[in-house]
Amino acid sequence: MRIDDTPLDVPARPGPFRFRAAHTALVMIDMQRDFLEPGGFGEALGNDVSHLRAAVGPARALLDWARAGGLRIIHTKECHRPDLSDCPPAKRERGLPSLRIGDPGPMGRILIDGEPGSDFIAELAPLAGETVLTKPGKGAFYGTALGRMLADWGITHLIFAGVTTEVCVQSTMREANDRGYDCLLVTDATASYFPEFRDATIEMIVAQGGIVGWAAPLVALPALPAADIPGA
Ligand code: C5J
Repeated sequence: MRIDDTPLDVPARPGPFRFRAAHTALVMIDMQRDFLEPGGFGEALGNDVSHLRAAVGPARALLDWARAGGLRIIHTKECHRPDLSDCPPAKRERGLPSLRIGDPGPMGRILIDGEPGSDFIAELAPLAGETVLTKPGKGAFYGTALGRMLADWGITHLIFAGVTTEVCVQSTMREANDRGYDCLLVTDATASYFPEFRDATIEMIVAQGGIVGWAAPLVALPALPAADIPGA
């Protein structure tokens, strides 16, 4: 597939975000049933999962935009091995959830890879050829091959969406920023159980001249030249 290499600008905060589609990946963070649907990990922690629904439509539109332009797409999944060998006891024992990681729940074992709850919501299911990255932590670089993958693909810029803004999205953006990637957060394609935390996170990211990265709504993204897909 040939992907356009001309520089494109997004009117963003704190200033224009310049990227080339050929060197940019979309990272869709943790759009899993365990976080977005009743009966999963998010609800077991006492959260009102309905707060996350607002991000689903924009996240789907963002995926469609990235697919049409031929961007690399990575869907992350926070989940653990069935034997919990990659789940630190401190994570499992934290708080007073109604169900802990690994416990049986209405969508299978909570936050366990391969269980229905750990899967993506239907609207945001990955397509063939897109990368699914399972991760044991909040940041997507910790304990995964993400850094190696991005280096192999020649990626320099990352566009972020998903849930939750102040936990896994922000953790991954900070990890990426420290590794030298230019990062853009699509503000309406991310959500938190605490809407004020989403808003505060966006401010933290763009403050001090973009200390963590850039932020812009979906509507600010430029039309991408269609990727040249052989045989399409
Ligand atoms: C949380 C996440 N909130 N994906 N995970 O525990 O943000």
